[in-house]
Amino acid sequence: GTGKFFVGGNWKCNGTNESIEKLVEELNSAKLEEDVDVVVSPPYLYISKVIGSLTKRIEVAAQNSWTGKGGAYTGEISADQLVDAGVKWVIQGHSERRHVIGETNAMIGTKSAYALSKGLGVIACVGEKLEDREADRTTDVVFEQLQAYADAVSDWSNIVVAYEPVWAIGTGKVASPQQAQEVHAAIRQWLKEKISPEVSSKTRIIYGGSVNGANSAELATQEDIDGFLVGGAALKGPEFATICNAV
Ligand code: G2H
Repeated sequence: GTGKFFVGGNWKCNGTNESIEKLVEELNSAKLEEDVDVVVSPPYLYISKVIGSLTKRIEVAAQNSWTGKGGAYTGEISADQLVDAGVKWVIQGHSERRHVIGETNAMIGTKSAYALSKGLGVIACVGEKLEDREADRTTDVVFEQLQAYADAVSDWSNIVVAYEPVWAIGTGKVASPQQAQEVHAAIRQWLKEKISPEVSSKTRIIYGGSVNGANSAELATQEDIDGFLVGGAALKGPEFATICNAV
C-alpha cells in the first residue's frame, strides 16, 4: 500500500438521533490501530452533533457539498459552511450522487476543486456500472471520471481516490481482491502518466463496495489497496473498527 491506511465510514442517508448516539459511543470505545486514518460521514443534519460527541481520533466528512460559495441555492451546503462546522473531508462523486441524483463529471470536478480550495480533503469516488464492466469498458469509464477531477484540480495532495464498482455497492457482491487490485493498479498507472509519478506514489486509493468485517483483511493485503470506503458495515461500530484495523 501507499501512505497511511485510510478508512471512511459513509453513513449515507441513515440514522436517527438515537442510533447515531449509539454509534458514536461504539466508535468512542473502539480500539483503533495507530497507523490508520479514520473518517466517518454522517448525514449533514447530524454533523455538528457527531463532531461535538465523537472522539477527536476520528475525523468527519460530509457526503457532498455545493459547487461554490453559498447564496441563493436552496437545499445546498457550501464547503465554507462545512469548514465552519469543523468538517475535515468531503466525499465527492459517489455513485449514488452520479446515478441516482444525476451529478455530472464536470459538476463533481467543480465541487471537488472548490472544497479543496477551502482546505477540505476530498474523497474522490470513481467506478463503473455492471454494463460498463460487461462491455469491457471499466477503465475507460474510470479514467474518464479521473480526468474530470484532473481537469478541475491542480493539487492532489488532499485527495483520496475511492474506487467503488457500482455493481458491488450495497449488493453484498464485493469485488474479489484480484478484481479490485487490477483496477487500483490501473488507477495508479493513470495517475503516474497523467498527473505525476509523485502523485501516483503518494495518493491513497481506497476500495468501496460491500466491504465488511469478514472480507476486509484479504482485500487489505492487495498492493494497491490503501484503505476502504464502507457503507452498510460502517453503521455497526465494532464491525467498522474491525475493518479499520485490517491495516
Ligand atoms: C459503497 C459503500 C460505501 P456499501 O457505496 O461508500 O457502500 O459498503 O454499503 O456497499
